[in-house]
Amino acid sequence: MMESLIAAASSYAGQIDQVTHVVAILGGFWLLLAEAALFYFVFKYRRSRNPKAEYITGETKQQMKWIHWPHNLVLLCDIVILVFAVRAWYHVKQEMPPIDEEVRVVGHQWAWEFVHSGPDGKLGTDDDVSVVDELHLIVNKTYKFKLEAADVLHSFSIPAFRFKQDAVPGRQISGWFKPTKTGQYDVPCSQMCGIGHGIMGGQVYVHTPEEYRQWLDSKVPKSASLPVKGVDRIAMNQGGM
Ligand SMILES: [Cu+2]
Repeated sequence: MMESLIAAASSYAGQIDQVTHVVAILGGFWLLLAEAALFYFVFKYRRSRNPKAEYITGETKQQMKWIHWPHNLVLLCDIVILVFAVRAWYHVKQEMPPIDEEVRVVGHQWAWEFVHSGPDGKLGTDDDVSVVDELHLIVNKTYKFKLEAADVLHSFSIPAFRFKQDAVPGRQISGWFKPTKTGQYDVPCSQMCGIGHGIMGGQVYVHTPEEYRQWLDSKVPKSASLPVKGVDRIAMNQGGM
């Protein structure tokens, strides 16, 4: 259902969509039932046939069961939603699977800065590749991100990954994602961060290992790109070399 509206391009997108579907189905069922009952009673007890309204206090046992039973059933639905939601939350936010690559993300007023590890495959070294509003990833690699905010609160969001994380000044927040489909996807800022918030939009490019190597070669001078340990390692993991 969700995938027809927006691409699902990460390993946990399906699980997040499942939670959305459960909420939509359970919430939708009670919404339709309540609206159907409302219109039925509006029609049945219309003024022309029932000119004088009856005052019901809802205190008898017979009347109170009309409150208690739907209430209990709604609570049961809440518990079902909670089970799906906690399982997804734990997987996405609490677990850290084995990591292939790291990327540093910094929110600025009003742009995203993405620092890629460069040919040596390590962040924080001289060959890091820093790009504004472009995040370049390799498909089926697990990335750990280190998220910061340079000025005010921002929110790093990749809807196609079903991913969102606030960026907080003074903190470095880590998490992970694993892109599973090549392509180009939006990276909007999802936290009001000033007058330029609406134009603070980056793009994530999910590449094959070969495409990523070409992009990296275009960013790193030839002399610096030899030996390209980081990319070789990635390509070998991928079975590409
Ligand atoms: Cu913003």
